[in-house]
Amino acid sequence: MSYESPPLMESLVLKLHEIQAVKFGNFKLKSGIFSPIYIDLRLIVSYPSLLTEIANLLISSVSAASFDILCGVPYTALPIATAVSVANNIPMVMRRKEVKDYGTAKAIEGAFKENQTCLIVEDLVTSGASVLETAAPLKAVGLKVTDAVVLIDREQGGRENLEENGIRLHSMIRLTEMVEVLRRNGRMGEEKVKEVRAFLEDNRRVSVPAAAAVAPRSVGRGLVKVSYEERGKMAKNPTALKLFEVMVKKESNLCLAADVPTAAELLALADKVGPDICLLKTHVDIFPDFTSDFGSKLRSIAEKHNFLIFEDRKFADIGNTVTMQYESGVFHILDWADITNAHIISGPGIVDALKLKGLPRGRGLLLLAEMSSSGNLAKGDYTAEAVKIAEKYPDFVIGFISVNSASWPGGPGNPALIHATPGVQMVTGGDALGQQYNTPFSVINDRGSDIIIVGRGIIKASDPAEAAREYRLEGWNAYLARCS
Ligand code: 5BU
Repeated sequence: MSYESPPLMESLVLKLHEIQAVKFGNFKLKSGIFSPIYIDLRLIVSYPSLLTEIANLLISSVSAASFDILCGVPYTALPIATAVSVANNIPMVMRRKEVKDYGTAKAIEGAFKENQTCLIVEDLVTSGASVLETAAPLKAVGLKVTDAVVLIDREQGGRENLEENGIRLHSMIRLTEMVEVLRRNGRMGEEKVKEVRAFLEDNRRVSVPAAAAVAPRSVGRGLVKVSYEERGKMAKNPTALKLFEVMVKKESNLCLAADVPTAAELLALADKVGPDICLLKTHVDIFPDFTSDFGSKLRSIAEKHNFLIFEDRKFADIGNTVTMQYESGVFHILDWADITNAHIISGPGIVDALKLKGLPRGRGLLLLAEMSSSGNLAKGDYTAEAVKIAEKYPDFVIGFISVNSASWPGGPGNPALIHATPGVQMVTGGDALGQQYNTPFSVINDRGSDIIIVGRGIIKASDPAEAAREYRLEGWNAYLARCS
């Protein structure tokens, strides 16, 4: 930790006050607490000389030898990081807050090499949540994050929270010092000073919202901590056992949603990302070039790379109909898909029917307990019913499509059952048609799932194999954190 000489710091604080970046009132912070003081550093983009001064001060606090590149926390710290980068000729990368589903779909933009060290630049730290949110995708692309520089430390636990996640915080100005400077220079009355000091005293440790944390500290209540290996031994279905075994062997809880336009592209993609996935999910009815040898071709790629195949068919009809849809038609799903899934809208007869065909072949079924799309109706009693039905068919139902199983009554429940979650990208957000995304860490470590299902986050990336590797590492690290 290092602090700049008091006169420089004092003049900076006064300048911030002059441009009205320091506000008094009752403000809700990102962490949810209300504060009598708010510092709005977004204003500094309109004062270039002040921005330069801040950038110089920040960089003077860390040794240039300890990092290779910079990354500002979006959005306020982006101009600060840019100013540091330009003035000192240090390369920068940018983290996207929302990953687009077109273009390169990257969470981190810019040129960098694996194992380079990235210094995070931030304007203000309260709990440290924003720094952790930026550190996660940086780490996921193979960068090291050990230090963060911040202009203002609100002294509300950010330093400690970051330290627990392996990040050293270098702050220029502490909020108590700032208040003291403003008081000394007659910019704050005694009453206000008392109020702010009392507030800081009462809020010394603001916790990080669970989704932002990157360490086991965030492990919640409804989480299964038993290892995949142990859970495989509890499974009563051969496909479930195999899936757990593949996950352990490949250190992967990544399922690729291979929604590419043609069967030919799917087979090529499967071969590329095969080493990093435990499961490949298909929507076979989207392929204009489907041929009857598709299944055997995909199965031989699956054998080569040791992954399982999941046809996301979402059966929903009465039992008699689904037996035919599963076994025959054009697609013969039963012949090549290790796993398929079903809605429970038509009642448990659908499970009896699929089991009739699937169990003799050793296949497994996932029930749709929840969905990822906004406004979907799979919740509450419906979800509870899916759990009850699953428990009645332990030899065939291997688990659920779920989104929030850690918050179900009783949590994810029986550890033999697998939870797989769609709607996953490196940053939260959604698409224009209702899809909603959570991060791999949040899905595994907050929401209690076992498998991340990633589609466009991988297939739209400029290098899908590299993106798959990044998602695999993110998902696996989240699992390790959950179990520890
Ligand atoms: P995406 O590109 O990562 O958004 O793809 C998600 C995939 O998961 C896609 O194949 C969907 O059909 C599938 N999916 C989903 O997004 N949400 C759900 O609730 C279920 C499946 Br069930």
